[in-house]
This record gives sequence, structure tokens and C-alpha cells, in this order.
Amino acid sequence: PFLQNVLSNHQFLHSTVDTQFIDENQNLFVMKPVQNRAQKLLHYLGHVMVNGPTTPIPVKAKPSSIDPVIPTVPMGDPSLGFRDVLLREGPEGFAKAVRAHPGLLLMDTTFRDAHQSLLATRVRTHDLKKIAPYVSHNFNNLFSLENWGGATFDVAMRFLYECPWKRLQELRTLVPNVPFQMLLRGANAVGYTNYPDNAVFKFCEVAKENGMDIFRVFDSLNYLPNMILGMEAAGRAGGVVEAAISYTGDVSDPMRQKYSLAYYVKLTEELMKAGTHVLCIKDMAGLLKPESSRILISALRDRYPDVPIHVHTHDTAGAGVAAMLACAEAGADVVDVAVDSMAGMTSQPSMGAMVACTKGTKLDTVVLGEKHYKIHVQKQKVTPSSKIVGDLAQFMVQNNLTREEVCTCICLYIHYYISVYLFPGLGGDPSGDHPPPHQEHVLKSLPRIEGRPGATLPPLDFDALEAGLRLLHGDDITEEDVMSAAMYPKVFQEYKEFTGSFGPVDCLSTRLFLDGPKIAEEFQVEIERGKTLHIKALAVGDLNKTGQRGVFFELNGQLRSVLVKDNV
Ligand code: 3PY
Ligand code: ZN
Repeated sequence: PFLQNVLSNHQFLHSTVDTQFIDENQNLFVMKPVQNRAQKLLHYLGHVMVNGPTTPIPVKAKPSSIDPVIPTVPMGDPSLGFRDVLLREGPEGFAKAVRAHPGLLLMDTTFRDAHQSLLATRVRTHDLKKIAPYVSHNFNNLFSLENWGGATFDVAMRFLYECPWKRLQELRTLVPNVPFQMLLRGANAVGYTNYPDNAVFKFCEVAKENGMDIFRVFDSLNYLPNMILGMEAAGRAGGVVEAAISYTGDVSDPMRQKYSLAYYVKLTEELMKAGTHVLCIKDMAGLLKPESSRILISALRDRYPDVPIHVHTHDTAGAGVAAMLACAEAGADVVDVAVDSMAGMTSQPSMGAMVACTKGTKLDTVVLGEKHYKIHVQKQKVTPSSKIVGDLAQFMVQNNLTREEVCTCICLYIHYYISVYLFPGLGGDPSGDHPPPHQEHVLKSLPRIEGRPGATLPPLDFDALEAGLRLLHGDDITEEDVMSAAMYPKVFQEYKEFTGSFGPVDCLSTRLFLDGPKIAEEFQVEIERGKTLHIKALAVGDLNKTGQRGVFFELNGQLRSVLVKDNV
């Protein structure tokens, strides 16, 4: 109608009207096709109603049929937190303030590792956003909130059909006062293999621009060149660098010499030389016990009195709280916990337990009062080697293979996962030798990468990548999209195709997203600020001759239908 009106306007047609404002502000006339997005969402909902969830959920948890009650927050800004120190003093000043803090500090992993460990990383931005203001107002004394990186980047696009960058941006707006922390897999960034160096640098730069503060950098093999590359990328982006040593073995057992105290002390020395702001012990398999914690942390504290020490563990064996208390008593500044309802088992130890165990002592977290515990909101080994080991274990079980058979036969699978990825050096080098089957035996004549794999990869051509994406997906490709495609080209492509067909599914509540609506259910979907769709699910029709069903809705008071192929 707008175009018709303009084209029938005499003045406009004879150029006697000043249209300079329009010429200079053409973006004002880029109208978003609201109807189209609505129709796409109906198509998605119809699809879920006919065929069930589109997202494989490898955990037994089901979305609750009861909408959670979101605790209210007072009007006005939340109290200041450590982020204010960071913004004011920079990473070095932040590290000093952490070290000077009298009690024990906590990082809350609920938004990242806790659900990565317990719920296959399936917690959606929609839900994180709802609780974020409460976290900002009540947990302002946290060292940090781990809410990004690790597997969340990939899973957001691959299974939740949402943009990981948007999650970061939106949470940043809602939580301005608590530092955000992410997990960076060294030269593997948030992926499973090395990227060209410039891709890792750019990734950290864009993450920092979007609100990330602290970068925990690790390598699954503690391969120093891979770690240093990640640390440099995080540091150059202006982030707090937290170099993380992956912990394995048992430093309290004199019989276990490969990963001894001397090994960790030496590695720490290298990381300190490389310039880390914070030192982290990353006990990703939950192996730390109180005695090994005491031995390790006191040795590092004695040698490096000024650096903040941060300890990460998993409560897999149930010893998490005991181990973290021992770490704190031996001089650790920060330990990782998750809110009680998302703690324990393969997740982090419970926040409530840590708070209660330190209350009234010199380690008092001073963070939280009792009221916070009311909030209810198989993993071992470390990525990407955890994936290789998991895949290999599955393959061995499926094919009934013994350890000896794996060591002697070179079947297609082993050829791929071990000889193509691990043994040629794509994953970096472990300390000492690879375990049997030895490299030469598996590799035979295949080439072997010497040194850090990313160092020999050609730089990524961001301009060419962006141009290709624009061609495929249109002009609204952002810098963040380019980085998503750089990390996960195929996953990004599928994510764009999915949202191209099914619209902004991230706007749906989690129950609607996973289960779809019940017949006669009425609900609202806010597709953008101020644009809310009022939808009622009316009926699912009979199967027609072509194997499809009509699904009927009321959309903003008007009857709408979509045809869905019945795959069941
Ligand atoms: C990840 O890389 O996602 C991890 O959580 C490693 O422990
Ligand atoms: Zn972890």
C-alpha cells in the first residue's frame, strides 16, 4: 500500500517534492516481513505437533508443563560487582583485587558447564534471560558467571537453532555487573580442531566486543603452543587471561609419576612466563581429592604468591566440596560451583554447600543469604580428546573389540579418529609419548605435523567468507555470523536453513519449542520488542493422500493453516 500511494502521488512522480531524507535514510524503509516470520513459526509448531521434537534430547529430562515462577527484582540498577573493578582497573587491577579479597570467591557455572554436564547443553537463551536479572541483583559478589564457550557455541546453533552471539549480547545487557567467563579450547577456540591463527584472534576480539570478560584457556593435552596461542588471542582482545592446566593423575600418589607435582609446577612456570592474569587448575574429570588439592595448591601458592588461583572441578565422585574446601584452605582464591538444583554428579559442587561450609570462617564467601538456595532453576576427560575417547569407546562396544584388537588392527574408524586426527598431531602433543598403539605403527607412511598445527594453516580470508555468506543468506550477515561460520561452517549453514524455514524459534518458550502447544491452548510469542503474536492451536487434520496433515491455528484472531508432512 505504501508503494501504491507513493506511485500515485503527483508531486512525487514529477519530482517536485524533496526526497533527500528518504535517499539518505533508506534503512528506515527496510521493513521486516512480520507475517512471514509468523507463518514460519506456525509451520514450526505444526511440525512439532505432528512429528514431535525437532531437537534430539539425549537426557531424560522433559520440559515442565508448569511455567516457572520468575523471582522479581527491585527497580533500578543492581549493586556493583567485580565487573566494575575490571572495567575501572583493567585485567591486572582486577587480578590484584581478586587476590586482595579476604574470603573465598565463587564462579557460578550454572549457565555453561552445569547444563553442559547434566542436560547435554540444552538450556536455551529464552530461559537464561528470564533468571538473568535476578542473578545480577543477588549474585553481584561472584568472581564471575560462566555463561559461554565450551560446547554452548556449537549446541546453540546445532540443536537449539539460536545464535550464540545473541545470547552473549542479551545476557550482557541484563547482567552488567558480574564478569562473564567463557571456556576457550586454546587453538581450537570453541571447536574440535585447530583453526587458522587469525580465526582464533578474531573470535576472541568479537567475543570481547560482545561482552565477554574472562577467557579460561586450556588444551586437552596441556600442549603449550596451543595454549599460548589462545592466551595471546584473549589477551590481545583485552580480556582477562585465565590459563587453565588440565589436571589428571594423582599428585598425592608417589607411584604415579607421569603427571606428578613437578609436571604441574613446570607447566605453571611456562604459563606464568607467557603472561597469565589468573591461573586455573581445571579438574575436568573430578579427580582432585582433599590431599592432592592441598599438595598441588599449596605448592603453586608458595611459588606464586601474587597470582589468583582458580580451581574448577566436577562432583562426579561426590568429593567436590571436600576437595574445593581443601583448595581454598591451601590458598586458592576462587572455586567453581553451580546453583544447588543444577549441582552435583557430573556438574560442579553445590553453591549452597560451599557457602554453608565456609560461613563464619575466614573463607566466608559473604555472597549469599539462605533465600538464594530456594532457586530451582556423562562427562569425563577433556574436549576434544573426550570426543575421540567417547567415539572410540562406542566403536569398541558396537564391534565387540578388545583393547588388544584396537592396538593391533587398523580399521577404518581408527584410521580416522586416531591416525587422521590425534596421531599426526592435529590435536597437539601430549607430555611424553602417545600411549600404544604407537604412532609409527598407526601412521605408517601418513604425514605427521610437527609443532602447533594452526601455525601452518593458511590464514582465513574473512572477506571471501563474508561475501559467500551474503550470497547464500542475504545481506543481513553480521561480523558475528562470519565468526560462527568460521568456527562451524556446516552447522551454521544448517542453522540458517532451519531458521529460514521455521523462523525465530528462539522466541518460543521451551515447552512450546520442544513439545509444541496442546489443542485449544492459547499463547503469546514476542518475536521482537513490541511485536507479539497471539496464537491459538485449533486442530491437527487427518492424513491426506500425499502423507500430509493440515494444522490449524488462530493467529491474531485470523484463521491460519499449515500443511505438514507426517514423518511418523
Ligand atoms: C569443553 O571444552 O566444552 C569442556 O567443558 C572441557 O572440559
Ligand atoms: Zn568442566
